[in-house]
Amino acid sequence: MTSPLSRTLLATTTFVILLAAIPAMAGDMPGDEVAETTKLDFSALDKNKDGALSADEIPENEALSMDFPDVDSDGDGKLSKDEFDTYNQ
Ligand SMILES: [Ca+2]
Ligand SMILES: [Ca+2]
Repeated sequence: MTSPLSRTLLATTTFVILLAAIPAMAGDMPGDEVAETTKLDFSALDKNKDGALSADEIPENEALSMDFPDVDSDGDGKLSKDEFDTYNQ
């Protein structure tokens, strides 16, 4: 005879083993998040839709923010679509 206590213990143990296996299975899933960060979307960044990116429209943690003076080749303080495309191609 199996006591109710040992059945509960067995169920709990099985549950813990299953929980431990989930991250291992998830690790085998192909990740498609990596490619997302390499390309920037001009129209998404151009918050005020004036067709140019000003420095305050670019998040400070973006590499583009660091490169802004170089990307802004005509030095008008904004990135035109052409300047952006040259950087982002
Ligand atoms: Ca803008
Ligand atoms: Ca410019």
